[in-house]
Amino acid sequence: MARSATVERNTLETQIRVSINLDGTGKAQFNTGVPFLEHMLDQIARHGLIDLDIHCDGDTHIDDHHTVEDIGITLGQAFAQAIGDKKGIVRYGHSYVPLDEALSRVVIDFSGRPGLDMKVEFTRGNIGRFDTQLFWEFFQGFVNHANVTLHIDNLKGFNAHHQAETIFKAFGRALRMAVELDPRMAGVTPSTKGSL
Ligand SMILES: [Mn+2]
Repeated sequence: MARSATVERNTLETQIRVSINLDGTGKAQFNTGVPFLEHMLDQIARHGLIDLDIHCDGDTHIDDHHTVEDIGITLGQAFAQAIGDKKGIVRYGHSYVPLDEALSRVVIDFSGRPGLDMKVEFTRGNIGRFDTQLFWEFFQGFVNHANVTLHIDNLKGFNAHHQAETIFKAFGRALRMAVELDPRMAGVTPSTKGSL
């Protein structure tokens, strides 16, 4: 059975459609009006081997806040739907990713409980015209709706573009590990509680 989902979310601030396939090859298509976010979403697709198609008409004439936050929310909803009852998945994922001087670590648990611990000190407030504070909005939205525990640490880094890119690459690789189907766990919920 395909582990895919399409979710639409419409508010007065944003109109979003997210399609994902967890068992994809990293095919990505974006039309969000926020180029730097698309560069980051591309890392999730490529390094997570997740097909992603994201379309957003958002109120970017104000700023990118609603668009970035709501894409995080809708992506989280799509993950929750695509992953279903979580039977047979690895559940935990982690990754360290460097990019030149920058190094980040991301650890994820498809725990069923939303929790974000993000320790990142961006060296700049903006990357081009992208506000680095919006990364918190994106990940908080994702965590709340995917129901995952997510720890993000930028361990080193001088260039803010590198800091962001290592975070999203590590996030993609951690996701890939966590949602991977473990044949030895086929049909089994990865928890002694019996449910997640
Ligand atoms: Mn880059």
